[in-house]
Amino acid sequence: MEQMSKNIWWKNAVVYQIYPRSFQDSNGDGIGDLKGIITRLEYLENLGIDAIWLSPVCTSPQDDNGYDISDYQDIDPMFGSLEDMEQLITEAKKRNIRIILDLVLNHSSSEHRWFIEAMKSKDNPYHDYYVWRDGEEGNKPNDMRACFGGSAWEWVPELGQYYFHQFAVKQPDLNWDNPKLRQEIYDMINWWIDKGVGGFRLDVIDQIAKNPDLKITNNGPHLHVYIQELSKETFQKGDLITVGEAWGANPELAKLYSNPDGSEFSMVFQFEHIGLDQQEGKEKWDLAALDFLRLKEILSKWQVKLFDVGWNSLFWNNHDLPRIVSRWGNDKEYRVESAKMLATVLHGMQGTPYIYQGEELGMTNVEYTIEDYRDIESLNMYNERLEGGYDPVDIMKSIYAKGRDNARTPMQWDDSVNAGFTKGTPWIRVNPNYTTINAAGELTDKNSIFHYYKKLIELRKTYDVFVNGSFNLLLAEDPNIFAYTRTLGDNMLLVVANFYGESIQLTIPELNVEDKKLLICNYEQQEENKLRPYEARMYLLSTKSKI
Ligand code: TEU
Ligand code: CA
Repeated sequence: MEQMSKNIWWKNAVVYQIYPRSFQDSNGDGIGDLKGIITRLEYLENLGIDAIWLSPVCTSPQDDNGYDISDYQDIDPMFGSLEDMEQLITEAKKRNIRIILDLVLNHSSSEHRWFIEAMKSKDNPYHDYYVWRDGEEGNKPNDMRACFGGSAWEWVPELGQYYFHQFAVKQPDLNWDNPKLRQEIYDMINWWIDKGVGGFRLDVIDQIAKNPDLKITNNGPHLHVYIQELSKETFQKGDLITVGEAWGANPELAKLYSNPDGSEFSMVFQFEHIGLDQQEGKEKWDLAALDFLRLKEILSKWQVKLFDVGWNSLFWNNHDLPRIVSRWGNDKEYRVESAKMLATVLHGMQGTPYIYQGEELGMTNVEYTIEDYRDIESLNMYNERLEGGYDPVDIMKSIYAKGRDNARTPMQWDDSVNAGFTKGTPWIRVNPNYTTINAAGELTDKNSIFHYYKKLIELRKTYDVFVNGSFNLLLAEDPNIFAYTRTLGDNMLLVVANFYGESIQLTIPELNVEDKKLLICNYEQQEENKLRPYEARMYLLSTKSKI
């Protein structure tokens, strides 16, 4: 196992997520594109990442920003062409960066050729690629709801049937019980593997084996059968990194998903820690303060339970989540300190870290008026709650805190117009703080958040304890401090962090070891037994030295 993990490249890799429409526009249409990404590879090489996960760039009517694919084997003209993709793969490879594609396999766009055929008649060969139930207008098969609001069933009068959609109306669910559909998907994936992609992120993969008659969405009975077949027919042919998005995962399921025998994926994204600032049993929009003790407990549980028997992914952010510095840090007076603290806590753990574009700059949430939002989820929720009698002020508070567009404002490259993202009109407003928070400024400041992330990546590549050390949570009941150790042989990594904005005393025996080496800290000077607001440190010590 130890031997094996040393040979698996993605175990000491750091992945950078790009949301292509918001990263870099190259032709002035206000939308980021593949050519734009190519011009920024140097920046990413400098940061030190090993792979780029690209949110979907395949042909799509963009009802859900590309998570509604109408052709899995072509690039949307808005992002460029297949040649641009091939060039991106080649140029990235020159810098030892692999390209991870985002596969949306639970549903397609309603504009996909398969669905257009499926709509023609019940006996069309593609009809069974989707999930249908007979019925009458107004009498839905059941009361299941779609993720983006409304019923999960859409009536098609011409067929006298409903189709099932877990997300938007224009995202009909694919029927994984159909072996012909599965084979088409495998052929498509192998075609991309032949093009030289380095891996795949699999959108809502735990929802593919749904059974609407039993109201089962995720973790359906055939889920792992289908995933194992998928993996065998495709991923296992190459040296790929694969990560499944699994909101319904627990550590037991994650052991299957990330089984070291390689039968499923490399790892999954689990979201247990992500729901800790919402009211229990309600929606993400129903805000609550972060339960910090639970956060430590949950992250620690995942570290311990997957040790040696699976593999974790580590993330605070993605294109669906608010900016972590605004969420659990302080994006005002301690923006720099708290962004670095959050990075320290995450990057000291075991697993593959994911950095979401702009996180390495400490980019923040935004507060716009409703006209400036673009996300289908936020807009549908806004209308639904308005009709439901909610106070618009409260609705906006929820969007400010949790809306997906927080992550989707353009990347802040410099302090020129539109943050250097586009010469045209950006598809979504730029965060007005780009004049002070931007890559150009951070590159020239050696104490910037960017340089701190760069250092964390270097450390992971220098000390094996980051990759292979076992995890032990310290001070589990402390309401302010996040502290833990990682141990490998004689080496111990000690991480201590003040999660809040007041200075605090810290007394743990590990801190009194004399010959400990400070690897990184977000303050220039330290007082041994005191942590200042959001202060975080990483030490390397020997388990042999006496306290
Ligand atoms: O997200 C999965 C998902 O369940 C989201 O709806 C999630 O619950 C929500 O964004 C949290 O606010 C994936 C993609 O990451 C997302 O961008 C897509 O919209 C969605 O699938 C549908 O493909
Ligand atoms: Ca463009």
